[in-house]
Amino acid sequence: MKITILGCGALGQLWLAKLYQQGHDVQGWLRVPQPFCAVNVIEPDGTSFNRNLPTNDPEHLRHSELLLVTLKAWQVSSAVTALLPKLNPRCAILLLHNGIGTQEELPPHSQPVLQGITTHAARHDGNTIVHVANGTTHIGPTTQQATHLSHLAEILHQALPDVAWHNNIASASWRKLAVNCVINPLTVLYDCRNGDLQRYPEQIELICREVASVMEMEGHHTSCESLMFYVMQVIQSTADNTSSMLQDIRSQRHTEIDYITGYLLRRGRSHGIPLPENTRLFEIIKRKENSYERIGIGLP
Ligand code: KPL
Repeated sequence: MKITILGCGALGQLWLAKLYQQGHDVQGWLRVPQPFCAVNVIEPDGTSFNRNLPTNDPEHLRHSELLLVTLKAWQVSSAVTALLPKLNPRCAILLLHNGIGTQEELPPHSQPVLQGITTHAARHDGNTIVHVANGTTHIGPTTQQATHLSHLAEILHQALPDVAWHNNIASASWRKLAVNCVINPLTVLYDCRNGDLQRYPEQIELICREVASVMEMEGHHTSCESLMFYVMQVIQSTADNTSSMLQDIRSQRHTEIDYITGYLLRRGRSHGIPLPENTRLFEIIKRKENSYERIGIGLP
């Protein structure tokens, strides 16, 4: 299968390596074109993949059947919008990022779009990508044109298991949003690893209660207790992680808060639901971001 991967960060390079090894015709797409993408991945079992893979070939893009987007949420709309006129009308777009709301920012188009959520953990170590932990990727359609694309889950599963297909990906995305609304801002607030958040059950409950109230209004049946149970499981299973938001803040980069807590607040506002705890956390993260972006560092 011809596949273009937009965004060659840790997750993008992991997918490039895995899909290439499975025999797919892959290329990376970089904002600043380079002759090739040097992909160097170390697997959890210590084996490694090291190869230069092609990038930014417009002919390849025109024939790609899948555009896998592994950018940060705030980078998605401008990057995908620029590629839309160059895509084959049947090329599926799979968005794989934290948070929700990027799709609403795209101009009108008729590409099939899918949303994905992954628990694979990969990080940069110099020029190497360390695939820290295996996980599961959940994908599903967010447009009518994508409802018949369940075979994509099998193709991706062969390359980087596990991949599961969900006809209703929105519910899974909201559950993941709850996880990110808790872990990401709180790890910044307390400047701690994910596992240390087990010390703040009352605050986690406050956040989950607010998320559950918005989810109910959005038609996703849930409860504060079930969200909290799920969030606590993720806190334990990722105990040693430094959350992506804490990494962004420490490196003075733009965060994904607008698509995590920010998205929750926008949906809450449209239903007239006050969300005081999430509003407070949103403002704290924004203040931190503004403190370095105001002086011109880390601006997207
Ligand atoms: O998605 C994550 C992130 O860091 O962005 C979690 C699940 C919180 C793991 O660290």
